[in-house]
Amino acid sequence: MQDKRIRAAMSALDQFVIELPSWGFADTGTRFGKFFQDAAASSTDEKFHDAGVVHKLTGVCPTVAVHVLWDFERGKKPRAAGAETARLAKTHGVAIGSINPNVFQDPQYKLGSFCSPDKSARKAAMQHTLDSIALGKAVGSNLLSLWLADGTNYPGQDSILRRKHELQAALKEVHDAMPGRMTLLVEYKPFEPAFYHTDIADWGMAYIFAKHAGKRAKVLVDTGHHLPACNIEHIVAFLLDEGMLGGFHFNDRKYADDDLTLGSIDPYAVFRIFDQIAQYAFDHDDDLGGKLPGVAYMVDQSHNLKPKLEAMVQTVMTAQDLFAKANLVDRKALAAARKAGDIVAAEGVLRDAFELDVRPIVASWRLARNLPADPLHELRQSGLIAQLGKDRAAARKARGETPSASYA
Ligand code: PSV
Ligand code: MN
Repeated sequence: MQDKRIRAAMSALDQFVIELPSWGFADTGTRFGKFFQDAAASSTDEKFHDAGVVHKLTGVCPTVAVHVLWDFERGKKPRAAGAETARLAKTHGVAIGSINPNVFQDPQYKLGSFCSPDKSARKAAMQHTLDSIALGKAVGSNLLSLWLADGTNYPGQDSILRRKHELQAALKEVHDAMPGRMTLLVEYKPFEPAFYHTDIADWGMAYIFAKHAGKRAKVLVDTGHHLPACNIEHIVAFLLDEGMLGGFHFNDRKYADDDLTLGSIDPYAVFRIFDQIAQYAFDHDDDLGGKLPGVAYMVDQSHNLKPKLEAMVQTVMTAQDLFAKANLVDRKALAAARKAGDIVAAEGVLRDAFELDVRPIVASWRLARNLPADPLHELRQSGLIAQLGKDRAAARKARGETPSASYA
């Protein structure tokens, strides 16, 4: 392969960072039960510790996404709560990234948050989100990432358009309350927990809500939040072209929002997403000055069985591999095949890049930065997970906590 293309892929890797979700290190389960891991994190301090380990091993995860109700002390003023959480993050060599308000788990949100027919629930959602902005300011975050569970479960339950209008006005208020450097990311999801209609069900609705909110609102694409067979890379290309792609929540799925590790089911789909971004950068090289478009890459995985730390390193490495492959596509050959209407050759160019073994390229990129060539191997050899399991299980026992699986 030409050195020039390898150098371009290396420079793309230089620009690739991916944010880790604090919640991805904690025990989770399904509604049928939880299978606890001794080494899973059970405090914000432990979540940051684990994120710090992933960053140390991979060098590409300097920030952690936080969920306001799960990672900040409740009842404290934003400045104090923010300072405490930011201090914890720093202790472990990471910083706070996106702020995720939580307007879905409290009982008052039974009928929704910003869309609820209950005015006091709408008011509470707004207050919580404004407090989240204050937290974001306190910790120097540039991203307010909003996912709502709002929707209805039965036809006739509520007025879809009253809800839309209510949400439209609320998102504008949220947008206008943000400091100038902050971006509002609007995440969509077709169903769950709402099973009849969801107020922000797809990218088109997220786009329209973002447009109504203001200039600093963009769409967040969670790869798990699509109906089966949806062409996600098409959505990505559209949003990029419209300047409306704010970021990603990466995970994989087979059926619905399964939150599995990235690329575990369909790595080619992730490659095709990165390919659209690399193509966009190639086409806009003059405007972007050789840089990739500024899109926030974030992991949002929350699976049940793989060891949390290994799963996170595996996802980050898979993301880097697929990103490198997409940046190795021979764009000139692709353009020539397209021009000639040679479909087989055009597809072949993509397949050639996808099938390349990029592991030596990414390993040499790591070695040049004093990182382990194979972070997952390094982690597995280190015995760290077994040690954390012992220490954390003992600490839980000392605190009198005895986790037991609960079944619905
Ligand atoms: C909802 O399914 C979601 O994707 C949102 O991003 C939440 O913030 C996250 O998962 C954690 O529950
Ligand atoms: Mn998400």
